[in-house]
Amino acid sequence: ELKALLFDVDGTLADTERDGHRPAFNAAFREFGLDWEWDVELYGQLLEVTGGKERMKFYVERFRPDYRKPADFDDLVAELHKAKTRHYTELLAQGGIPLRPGVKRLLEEARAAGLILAVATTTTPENVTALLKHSLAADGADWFAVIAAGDIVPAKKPAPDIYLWALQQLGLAPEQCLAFEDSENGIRAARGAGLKTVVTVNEYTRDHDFTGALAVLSDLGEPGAPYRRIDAADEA
Ligand code: XBP
Ligand code: MG
Repeated sequence: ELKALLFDVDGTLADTERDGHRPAFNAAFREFGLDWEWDVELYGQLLEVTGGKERMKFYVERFRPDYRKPADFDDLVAELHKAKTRHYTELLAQGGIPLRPGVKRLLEEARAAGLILAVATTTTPENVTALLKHSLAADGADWFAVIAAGDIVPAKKPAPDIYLWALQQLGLAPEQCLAFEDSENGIRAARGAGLKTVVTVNEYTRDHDFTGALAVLSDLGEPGAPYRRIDAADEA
């Protein structure tokens, strides 16, 4: 019997990457006097690595062989990430990023039906609570029984750890839950934890490999703007 819905955040609840996280990283780089600038296309490549700190390190390794790392590089990355979180949560506080189509309706209907809601994401906890507060409802964070986020587990998606941690906190088996994801890293994490997974794609993820998905959809749909079933369309 279905007991709980588990949601990824970035790309699934809201399209946060291109116009949210990306400009927040760039603002942090400028603040620290770095000539790093992530455009929309490059950012798509950087999304291969989940987690903001991990993504900055990946950028330096892969794209900036010219950059001379200071001895305290890890500390610099941590400071940059704090600044990035500040810029990002400021943007969210201005109501800067709406939820994706159908998300609020599904959350409301699931609650009304007595389903438990949870979050499993690699993003920083403050980012999740800010999005839920400003884009869902003032008490939006309270709608969720468990918010599994960020560095709470060391191995980020595509590792299943964050989903396993959330399931443990919920005291539920994977068969009792359904996960919602938007990316290949995300579905690998959810499937790795044994979860059935519905995928809603976005601009950055529509060409990803969603092997094992229960369904791949354009979005969750709204009255008058139904979702499209992308996996079925591919096979037809
Ligand atoms: C989301 C991410 C996150 C955000 C940035 O992946 O990769 O890293 O881009 O978050 P998923 P932080 O949707 O698969 O969880 O900067 O707070 O780490
Ligand atoms: Mg995601």
